[in-house]
Amino acid sequence: MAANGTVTPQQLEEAKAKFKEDGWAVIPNVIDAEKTKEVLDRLWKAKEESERRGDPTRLEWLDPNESNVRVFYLMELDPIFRELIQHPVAIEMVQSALGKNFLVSNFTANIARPGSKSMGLHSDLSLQCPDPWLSTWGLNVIWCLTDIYYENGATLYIPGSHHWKTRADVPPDEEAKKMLVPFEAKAGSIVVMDGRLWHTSGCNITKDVDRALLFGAYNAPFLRGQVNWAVGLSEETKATLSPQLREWLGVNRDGNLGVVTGVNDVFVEDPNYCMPVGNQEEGSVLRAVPADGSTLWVKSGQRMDSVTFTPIPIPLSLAASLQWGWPGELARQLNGAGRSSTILNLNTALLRAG
Ligand SMILES: O=C(O)CCC(=O)C(=O)O
Ligand SMILES: [Fe+2]
Repeated sequence: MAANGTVTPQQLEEAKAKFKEDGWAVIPNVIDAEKTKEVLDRLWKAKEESERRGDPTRLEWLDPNESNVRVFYLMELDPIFRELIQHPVAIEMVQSALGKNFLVSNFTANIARPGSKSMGLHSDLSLQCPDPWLSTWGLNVIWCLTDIYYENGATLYIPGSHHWKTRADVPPDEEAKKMLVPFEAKAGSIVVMDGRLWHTSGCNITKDVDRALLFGAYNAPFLRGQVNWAVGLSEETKATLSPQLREWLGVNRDGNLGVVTGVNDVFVEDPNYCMPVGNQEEGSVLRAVPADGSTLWVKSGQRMDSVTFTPIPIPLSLAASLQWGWPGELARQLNGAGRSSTILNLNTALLRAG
């Protein structure tokens, strides 16, 4: 198998920041030229295999003419796609946007051949859940198997449209279409696109240049994905999946259990960070957001001495900011809920944890 490309930690951090700000980011060289060619060759073979199995590679309602080749169920058709869907760079971007828990919603290809035209304008989140679309909740990792640019039908997107929260924010079609601009990227890149970003496929106006893209779609674990992998993958394919990939595909028995964390008293945010800290008063759950961006959930409502406290590793920066920043910084971090009894208990807990 050909080597992966090169992505530096700094590129990744820049991409995460850009994605957060603009709702998209391009990361070049995620796979090298040889690997990109191999994936493209296997995509064409997967197209043949899909048709052989009776899964059409054109949907009349989706694309305006016959110049688009759509390959669905990629992961069933070739293991190379099961490898790509869990590529470390993709997963790092996905988890940075959605958190540790997420599900794979879909993985398909769209080859826009010369003469192909745009599909309907949409955001992928709008296909999956009703408005309001309040947060990222879903994203696409778009694998470029060819260079993509305006003339060969690059995906067109509307800058800033990831801020549109309801259908009422979306301008009428004619107006919206004037706002579209193409993604531009080299073969071997990924384009990471917020599920809220409105977009469509471009028109391929070249004479003889294909545009081949794979769309890996991921969503927050409380949303139902586009494909039910328990049925969409054969037993034979499921038997090849790692425990981790089974979880990401949602083919384990548990469905939607324990995926909404941090806002209830049943499922905590992150076992590494959760501390049941007693409070003298009955009350709500307090949230501290330390400088490192992680979230610390502090459960109140129980007396300190009645709680079994399990020592846990706390990053030095977090412990320091909580202990030595007191009272000003800690009070701010507790979102204004820094009553002295709470702060005292939190400090005690941290000292015991340390
Ligand atoms: O092919 C493209 O450029 C866009 C495809 C797309 O947005 C989709 O299938 O949801
Ligand atoms: Fe889309």
